[in-house]
Amino acid sequence: MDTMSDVRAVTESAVIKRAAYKARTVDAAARDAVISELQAVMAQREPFASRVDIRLDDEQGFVVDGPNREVVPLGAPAECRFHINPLNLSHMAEGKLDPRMAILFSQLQMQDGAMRTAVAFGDWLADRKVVIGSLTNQALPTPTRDRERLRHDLEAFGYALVEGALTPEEVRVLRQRVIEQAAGEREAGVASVSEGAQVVWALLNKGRAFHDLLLNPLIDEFVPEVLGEHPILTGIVSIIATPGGKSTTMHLDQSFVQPAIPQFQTGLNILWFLDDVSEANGGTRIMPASHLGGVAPADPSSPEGTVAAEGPAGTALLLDSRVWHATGNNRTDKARHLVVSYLSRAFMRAQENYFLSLRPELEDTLDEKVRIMLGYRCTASLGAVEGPIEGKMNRRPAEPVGELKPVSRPGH
Ligand SMILES: O=C(O)CCC(=O)C(=O)O
Ligand SMILES: [Fe+2]
Repeated sequence: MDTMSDVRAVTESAVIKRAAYKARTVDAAARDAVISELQAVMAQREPFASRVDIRLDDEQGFVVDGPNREVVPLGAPAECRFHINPLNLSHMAEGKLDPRMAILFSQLQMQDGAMRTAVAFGDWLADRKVVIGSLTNQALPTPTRDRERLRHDLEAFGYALVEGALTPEEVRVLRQRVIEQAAGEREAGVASVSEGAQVVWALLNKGRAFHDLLLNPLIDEFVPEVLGEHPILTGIVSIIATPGGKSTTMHLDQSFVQPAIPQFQTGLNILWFLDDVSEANGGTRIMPASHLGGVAPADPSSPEGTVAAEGPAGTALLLDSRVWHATGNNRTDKARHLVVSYLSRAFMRAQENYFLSLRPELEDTLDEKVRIMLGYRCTASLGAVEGPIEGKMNRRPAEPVGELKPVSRPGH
């Protein structure tokens, strides 16, 4: 959920990022340094198949002519165009920034052409050989109560489906509260709605049932053995795949860990099914075994190479935070409701807990730079208040959104 990474959010954040980078205007010397870095890379590699137009800022840029192994001035024809600052371009070349993550968090901002060309360029630049979405030929996970098989599925494929994780009564209560809250938020004009989904954030403010869900024995059964003791809740939200919705952008729930470290899992996401979930109604698209690091999407905007997680209401999907996935496309006429609880390792927080200890009268006196250090800024989808808007400086809400119900009834 981190990563409520629909394309709309990515585009909005691109505007914010662009403004932020104005402060670091690129001069001709910086541009020439980048060009010589690229020329050195090109001399060592097989030619790159396409031509890409790279803008370091609004004025400085060049075209990488892959087939001819040359960097040429702007104006030459190119198959795709994107913005990236010199630091991020260097990080991409050094393999410290995955091009897919760079797109997700607007470090690489697509302007024109196919996303897959930009991704392929980033992989080529880092000399990274990625297998694009290859499916394993073993039997993929299906819902089961067999603990041994669940552990095997999680290790081998990066996900597992727990049959009967919720009782029918738990499903009923959670589902009703989610539906009511989602309708109440739409009516109050505070809903997070995108093309593919409605997300209800910060569920702990919105019903005791969500608190109680965090006490479900499944969490103690599976989380400490992969993340250690006392994990931190990164978020508990509901994701409603709305009828006719498109799939969201493919992502990892630990996308914010850069350079990517496939050897180290930082989180486990548990997706609780409140409806019967299938491929047709937007079952989570998963790239099996992608947690092992060798498999990744060619184009993060496409679900190619994935399978849909399916199971009856009451199933829980355990999802390793290194697995590529997205919300599926709901082709039915009914919404698909999930509650998603994402836990991270205990150390993924600050040492000093200023959210509790900062003297209230100091809050308004802090310099923006200090605010960023304290976590007021939403960065790489983290630190959000009612939904991540990249680059937003959050304030303490006067009144956080609480339990809501629609006031007007349908038809009235
Ligand atoms: O809506 C879904 O199926 C997936 C949601 C997701 O990506 C997440 O919870 O991290
Ligand atoms: Fe996710």
